[in-house]
Amino acid sequence: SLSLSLSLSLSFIHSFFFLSFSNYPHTEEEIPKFADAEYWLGYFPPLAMKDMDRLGLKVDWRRAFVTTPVNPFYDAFVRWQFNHLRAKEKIKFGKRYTIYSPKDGQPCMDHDRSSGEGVGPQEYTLIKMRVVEPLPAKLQPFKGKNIFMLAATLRPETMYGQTNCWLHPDISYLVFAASTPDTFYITATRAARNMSFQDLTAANGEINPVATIKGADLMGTALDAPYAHYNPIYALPMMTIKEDKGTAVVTSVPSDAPDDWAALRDLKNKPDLRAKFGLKDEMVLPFDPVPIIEIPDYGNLAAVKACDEFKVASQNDRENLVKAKDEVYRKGFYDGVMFIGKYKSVTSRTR
Ligand code: ANZ
Repeated sequence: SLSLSLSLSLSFIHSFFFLSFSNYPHTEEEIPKFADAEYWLGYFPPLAMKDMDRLGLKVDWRRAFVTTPVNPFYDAFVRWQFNHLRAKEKIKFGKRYTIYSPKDGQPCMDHDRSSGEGVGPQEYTLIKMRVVEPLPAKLQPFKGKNIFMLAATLRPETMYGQTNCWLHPDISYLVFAASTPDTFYITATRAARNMSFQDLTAANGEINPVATIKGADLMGTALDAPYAHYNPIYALPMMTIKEDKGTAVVTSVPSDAPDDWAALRDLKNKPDLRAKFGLKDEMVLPFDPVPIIEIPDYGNLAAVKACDEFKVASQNDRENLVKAKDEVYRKGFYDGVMFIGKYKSVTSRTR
C-alpha cells in the first residue's frame, strides 16, 4: 500500500543519514577544507556509495555523475535545456519575493538559517502619506520636496476610513532618498533596508539616509493620505507599535481596527495625553471613525462596537483587544460588505 511504501522509504532515509554521519571521520584538520564548495563533491559521494552498498542496495554506479558546473557535460546539458525553455518563453529571469541574505547576496532558504526558520515573506501595501504644510521643525529641511510617511497595511481596501497616522514616540524613524528624484520616505530603519532590495531606493541594497527623527518629534505632522475621508490627517502617538513589523508607520482605520479605535479613543478622552505630545485639539477631536464596511446584524462601525462589547479599557488592554480583533476581522472578512469606493457591494463571498 501507499502508506507502507512511504513509511519504508522514510525509515530508509533515516538510517542512511544515521549511517553516513556516524561513519564519517571528521578530523580537525579536515574541516577547514569544506570551506571550498568543491571539496564536498569529492568527499561525500564515495562515503554515501559505501553506505548504500553496505545497506545491500543494488545500484549501478556506472550511471552515477556529479551535477553542477564541475561536470562540463552535465552543465552543457542544463544550459541547453534552459536556453530552449527561455527561447520558448516558458521561463523568464526576474526577481521574486523571498527571504534574502544581504551578506551572501542570495536567497536564504529555511535550513540555511541560524535563526528564523519557518519565516516567509509577508506582502504589505505601502500607503504613501504626503507630508503637507505646516512642517514640524525637524522636517523643515524638506520644505518643497516630496516627502512621504509610508504606512504598511494588509487592508488597503479600508483606506477610505483613515482618520490619522500612528507613530511610536520612542522609535527612531529614518528619512531616506527614494528611487524617484527629490522624493523622501519616512519609515523605521529596518523597513528602509528591506525596501532597498525592492527597487524603492536608487541602488540595490543601498540606503541614502538623510535624517533620523524620533517619533515624538513628528507628532502632529499633517498628512495627505490617499482615499482618506479627511484631509489633512495628523500623525499621532500609538504605544503598541512594533518596530520590527511593517514600516512602524501605521495608518489608522478606527471603524474596522480595534487597536486603532482604542488608541484614538484614549487621545480623545485624555487631554493630558494630547498635551504630553504637543497635540492641538483640532488634530484629534474632529476625527470620528468613518463607516466603510457594513456587517449584517453588527453595524458599520465594527471596531467601535467590539471595543464596547469586550470592554476594551485602553490601547494597552491586550487581552480584550485580541478578542475584539478576532471578532471584527472574522465578521468583516466573511460577512462585511463595502459600501464605498471601487469595491462597493463586494464581499469575500462574491469576490
Ligand atoms: C489598516 C487596517 C485596517 C489594518 C483594518 C488592520 C485592520 P495584523 O494585526 O497582524 O493583522 N500594523 C502594521 N504595522 C504595524 C506595526 N509596526 N505595529 C502595530 N501594528 C501594525 O497586522 C496587520 C495590521 O497591523 C496592518 O493593517 C496595520 O493596520 C497594523 F481594518 O492597516 B492595518
